[in-house]
Amino acid sequence: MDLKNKLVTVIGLGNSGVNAAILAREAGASVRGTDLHDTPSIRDAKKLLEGKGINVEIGGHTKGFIRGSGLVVVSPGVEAGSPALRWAGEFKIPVIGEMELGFGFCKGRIIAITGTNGKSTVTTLAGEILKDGGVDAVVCGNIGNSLCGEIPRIKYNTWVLLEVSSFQLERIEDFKPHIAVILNVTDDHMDRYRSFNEYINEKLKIFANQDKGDILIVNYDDKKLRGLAGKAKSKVLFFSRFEKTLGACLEGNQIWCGPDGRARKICGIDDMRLKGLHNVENVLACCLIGVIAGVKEGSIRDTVRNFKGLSHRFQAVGFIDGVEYIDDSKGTTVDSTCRALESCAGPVILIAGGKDKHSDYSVARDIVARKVRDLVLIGEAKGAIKKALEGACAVHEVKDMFEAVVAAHKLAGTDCVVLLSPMCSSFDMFKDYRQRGEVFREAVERLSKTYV
Ligand code: UMA
Ligand code: ADP
Repeated sequence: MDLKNKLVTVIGLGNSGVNAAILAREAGASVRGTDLHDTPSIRDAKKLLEGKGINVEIGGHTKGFIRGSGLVVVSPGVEAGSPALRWAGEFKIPVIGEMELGFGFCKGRIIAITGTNGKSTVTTLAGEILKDGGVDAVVCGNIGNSLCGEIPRIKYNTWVLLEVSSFQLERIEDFKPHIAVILNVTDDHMDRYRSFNEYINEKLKIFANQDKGDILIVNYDDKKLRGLAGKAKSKVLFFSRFEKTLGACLEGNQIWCGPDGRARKICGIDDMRLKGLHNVENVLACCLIGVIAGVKEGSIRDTVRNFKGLSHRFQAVGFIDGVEYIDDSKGTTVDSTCRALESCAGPVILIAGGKDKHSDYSVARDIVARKVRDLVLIGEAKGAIKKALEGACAVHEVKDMFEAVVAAHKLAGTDCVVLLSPMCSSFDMFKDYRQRGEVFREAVERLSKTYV
């Protein structure tokens, strides 16, 4: 991508925007950055960028700042309705996303991983498998560190494990990963998309530019995805918990991979520290990625054995009176909560609620009726969840996380599991899902001290 002497304007100055602005500046562009808000972290970003000769406006976008740009680069969190994007359209300025900009400068081979759930787990574990196997690998993307920021570390022989969101795929043009992985697609972000179809179509763009030298890996057990094989120009491989497919599958308790038709035994489900059937799917995908990247079977097995999983994803954080407390704060979709419930032995006291993404909570009705004894609700989505699940179990509404944990403890007796798996994002009450998980863990700790 040639940006020399071009005027590039970056919209949104979070992690993506800041790194995009710096990359464009270092590529010889004249760069401007604009952000709607004026917070301490955005003021820090302004200072950093101005130190690099980048002109910055914060606390609002202005038309004059967009006018005259040769290219606009947009952060994934900025929605199509943003005035800044409307003006770019009026002035007929080409608009690309941060990931597309990074792709234009990326020398390495990209393994792009998307899906409604499991992206961070798979991106991280696959990254560990490659690194432990002696392969030069960089992990980045929606997981927290944007592709643009990692460009200086990426060489020709680097494999880039790139977590990709639907937001990032909205504004791609040439983005073409060598390997694209789609883990699953279920309802999410219905506050940003008009329909499930619109959301799924964004996800499917991940392989739109692939050709026959590339590979598409798809979850065979997700019926919506299985039929994709016919649409891809790339070689299609599957992973499946139930069927013998070309790719990765289970035979009894053993994971086998054979992307080239030669089956290799990798490891057993018993080797996994990760719990839950959804994690078997994740590990199947990771083993397949490892084999394609040339990592030896024994090395993959060792990495799977050592991988403890990421915080706030179905992680036990305490025991009180024999009751286990599980933090699944990253369970921000209805499907992830259903998977967490499937993975719980015994009756569950479920703590849910948060910022409403307009999801269809009634999808969880069957499993809630089977597994949940009491549902404790917090946050903005309380009413919507109650309406969808009333009658499936007892429902209690509380004010905050501490009250939720106290209520769950009272309801749990000695035979339950207490699970925080909100089905919602956290932004109504917390900075992010991490803070929500920490507040849950602290509440469990506080309570456990009163009971020793
Ligand atoms: N802003 C504007 N104008 C607007 C709207 C927003 O200037 O009209 C500004 C905001 O004031 C803010 C900035 O844009 O300063 C935020 O942009 P951003 O949300 O894209 O923030 P980043 O820090 O760049 O984070 C993004 C991803 N965020 C989103 O997609 C919402 C991060 O994913 C990602 O880790 C990061 O890039 C790394 O590249 C987070 C996420 O929630 C974790 N992702 C969603 C998810 O996983 O469900 C998709
Ligand atoms: P993402 O990055 O896509 O949000 P994470 O790995 O962070 O995915 O996990 C988010 C939530 O989804 C957690 O609650 C986790 O337990 C659950 N989860 C992980 N993998 C899967 C999967 N393959 N299918 C459904 N849910 C999953």
